[in-house]
Amino acid sequence: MRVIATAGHVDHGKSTLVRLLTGMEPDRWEQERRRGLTLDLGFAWTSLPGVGDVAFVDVPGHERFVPTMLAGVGPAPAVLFVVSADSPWMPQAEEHLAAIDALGVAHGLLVITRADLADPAPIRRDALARIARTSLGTVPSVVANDGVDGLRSAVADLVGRLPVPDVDGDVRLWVDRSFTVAGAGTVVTGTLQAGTIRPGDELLLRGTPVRVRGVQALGEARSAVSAVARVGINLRGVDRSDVERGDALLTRGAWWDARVVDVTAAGLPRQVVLHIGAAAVPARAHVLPTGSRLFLSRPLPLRVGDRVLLRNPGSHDIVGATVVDLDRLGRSPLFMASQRKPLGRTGRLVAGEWYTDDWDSLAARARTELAAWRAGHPLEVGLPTETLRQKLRLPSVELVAPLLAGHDEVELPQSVVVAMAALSVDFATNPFGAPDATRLRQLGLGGREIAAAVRAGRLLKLADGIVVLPGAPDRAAKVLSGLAQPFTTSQARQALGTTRRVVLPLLAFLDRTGVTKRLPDDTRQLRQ
Ligand SMILES: Nc1nc2c(ncn2[C@@H]2O[C@H](COP(=O)(O)OP(=O)(O)OP(=O)(O)O)[C@@H](O)[C@H]2O)c(=O)[nH]1
Ligand SMILES: [Mg+2]
Repeated sequence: MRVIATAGHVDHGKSTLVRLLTGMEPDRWEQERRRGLTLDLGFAWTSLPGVGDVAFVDVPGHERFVPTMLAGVGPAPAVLFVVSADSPWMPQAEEHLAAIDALGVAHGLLVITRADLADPAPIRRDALARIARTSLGTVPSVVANDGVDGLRSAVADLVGRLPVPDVDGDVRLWVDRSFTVAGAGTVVTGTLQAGTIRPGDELLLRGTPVRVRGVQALGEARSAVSAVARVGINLRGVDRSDVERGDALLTRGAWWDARVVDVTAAGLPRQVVLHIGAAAVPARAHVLPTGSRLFLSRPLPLRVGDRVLLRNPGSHDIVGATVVDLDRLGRSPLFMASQRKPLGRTGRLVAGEWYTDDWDSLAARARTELAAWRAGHPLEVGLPTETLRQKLRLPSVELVAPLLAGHDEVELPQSVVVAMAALSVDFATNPFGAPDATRLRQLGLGGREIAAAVRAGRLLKLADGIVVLPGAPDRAAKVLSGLAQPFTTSQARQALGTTRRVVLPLLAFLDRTGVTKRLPDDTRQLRQ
């Protein structure tokens, strides 16, 4: 699927164009239809020969709704720029074009509407010249009144020119709508710019892990939706009031919130609104020698290189900027090997696939959180690893134990520490290959030693004599989500590359913790 947004002055025929292309009604509200005015984002889709599904985000043209327009165009990779033949170049045409340029949108098509009312040639010339001076560059143009076939083939050509989406990328889905569906709970929608979302995935929303219960695209339930796409995500355990336009659903461990952001734009007014995706956040701007430093009124998941739009709500001035640096909050002290090159970061491997360049401050936070937790739960024993993972917003539970190593009440004997180091090498090659009795004996791990390691949160005991790393069930769930549902024990065993001895207690553990559901025929499925 591809996603294209509309743009252009109020009443120039954007919604009429979307209706013509798709046969669907983009003005969803009764009030919009009564007033003949788009008030909020509209969504419609069609299938085009040779290019497949194309979804349209129809934006309002009225000057009062420019922030809504930005939420629609923000995550879209392409625009249909609409101008009416019976009107000169208008203020919101100018403002929308400035926004498109600021966001760096590189693909577009000029559509002339209402050509039955006036000669389309003058406005076509004027609009093409103005568009050519923006990030859109030289664009093709089409007259809507020349017929829907020409229109559809021009849109198909535009789609054909769009870059290949990064379907393996990190998810940062900017929520542009949220609502409640009877019997299903909260659903959020947005334009997925990169990555893939599947039912069962765990994503982060406002710093809290949330489970994806179902995924919809173009009105149908899907087992996976990859970028670029319009998606509807049904979230488990999320109240309608917990999410709103501008929130983001994030791949865990891949994004960190920033509150202080350095951008390339210079000469900003003191108060601006920063727009990215469907988010709009007021910010104070301070002058820097080479740009500006923005203090956001609420944190946003940003990365160096992000393109942002800065708007002065008073004057309607719009500029684009690139994020060049983020505060420490925005820079995760943890990163994966794949991020070392693009970000030029160096650090040491601490657990699993995770590297760090500031272990000490993380460890200090971990100790503070643990002390606070213990104070509130005097009677509980053992490490609340998952609780701590959430409090510290760690991407993986396997980081908790190393962070607290040496500071927990359970001091591990040196021999066990050495054995654990050897085991972590074993697990690196096969995370689901629990060491057998011979290997445990070889490492000097008897019942007492294993119990100590389990108490310290360094090992997870699945059954007698069967231990894995605490992060193994999480990883297993991820692998199993890639299988056709439901799956058999043997399919799970093969996918996990392990033996029956391990897969049986592992699946039982996943059943117990509510990750999988065992069906009467002994197959299982991930719970949604
Ligand atoms: N004669 C004629 N009228 C048109 C044409 N296209 C749209 N209109 C009319 O122009 C008016 C505005 O059309 P819309 O599609 O609602 O315009 P819009 O750009 O979506 O407006 P906003 O969303 O409010 O910015 C409606 O009355 C349409 O029927 C056309 O090609 N010819
Ligand atoms: Mg409209």
